[in-house]
Amino acid sequence: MTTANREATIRNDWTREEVRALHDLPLLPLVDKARAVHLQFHAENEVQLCTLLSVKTGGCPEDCAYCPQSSKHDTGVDAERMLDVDQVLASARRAKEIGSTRFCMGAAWREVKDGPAFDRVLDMVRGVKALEMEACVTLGMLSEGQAQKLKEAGLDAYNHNLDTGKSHYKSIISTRVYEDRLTTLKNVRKAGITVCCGGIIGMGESIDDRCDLLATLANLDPQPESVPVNALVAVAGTPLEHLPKVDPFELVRAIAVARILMPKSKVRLSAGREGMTREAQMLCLMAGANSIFFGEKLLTTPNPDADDDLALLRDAGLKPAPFEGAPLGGSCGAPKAEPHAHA
Ligand code: SAM
Ligand code: DTB
Ligand code: SF4
Repeated sequence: MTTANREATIRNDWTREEVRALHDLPLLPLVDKARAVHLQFHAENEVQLCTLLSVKTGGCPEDCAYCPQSSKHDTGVDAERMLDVDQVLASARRAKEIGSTRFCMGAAWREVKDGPAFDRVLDMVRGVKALEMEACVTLGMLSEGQAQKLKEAGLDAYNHNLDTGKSHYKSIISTRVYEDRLTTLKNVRKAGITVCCGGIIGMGESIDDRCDLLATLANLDPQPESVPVNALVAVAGTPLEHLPKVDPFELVRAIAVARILMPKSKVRLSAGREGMTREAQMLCLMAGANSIFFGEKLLTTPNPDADDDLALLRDAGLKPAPFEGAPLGGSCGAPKAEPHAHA
């Protein structure tokens, strides 16, 4: 296949019906298709390790039904002071030492407000870049000017999830609308920061809602460089606390479809690995996921032990992906523009 043909495989006009037809394939042919796309565009045995840190926890005014950090839910996650830059950089250094190449900092904000707290985030970004790691933040809604400031600080990626399909969105969040999310994503793009945008499965959505989400993500032009696929972590005290655990096969299907629709993107097997079997996680990696969150904690909830994850990768003959960015000062974070060399 020529490079031109491979480019042609990136489509931004997916319909829900087309996505649904892929989603409903028998599982193994679906995984085969996804694996074939994966091998064209990505190293077959590499998994990027990313570490998360909540730099400002709890007390968020939004009412996202899944989120332990919303002030509207009584989850035992209290509002805390923002971390100091030094504390954050100590965590980033530890993350790098254990093999992470990307450090993602989260704040429980509805939106970014200009001022000392945002200035501190800019310092955190500069500090993480000085460690030669990819820097990602997730801070809620953002203006074009604020995105520009993050870009100037060296930010590689901004995480802002669409979370679910448009029509299911209002059952999950009432304090903002889908369009608000899309506007922030546009502001991030305009500033030249790569987009990390995905969602959550297992929030009571229908399969069509899930397919709507996947189609919306794939139809963003350009497609997000990074697509986190989270399985709901049902936290006590949230309105979704009693929802059943996501069936791993459903997670595999969502990941496989994401891989087929968004061939060049990093697909991240994100929240929800705690308690999942090694075999289920391996199926997710086989279906096209090529990144995991690494380290004992996500933002506020537990993640598998780092040692267990390293053992999983080792036993499967997989290895942590090397840092892809240019040395200090260069831009990094975006997946390689060209398909992988062995394609
Ligand atoms: N406040 C910012 C925002 O909403 O964009 C950033 C932080 S927020 C915690 C980042 C993402 O984490 C959410 O968009 C959601 O997709 C994911 N998330 C939060 N709670 C989760 C849960 N219980 N299970 C799975 N994913 C979750
Ligand atoms: C994403 O999609 N998942 C991560 C990251 N982006 C910021 C967050 C998962 C949070 C899970 C719940 C918690 O630990 O608070
Ligand atoms: Fe949680 Fe972010 Fe929603 Fe706030 S905006 S409740 S931190 S997901």
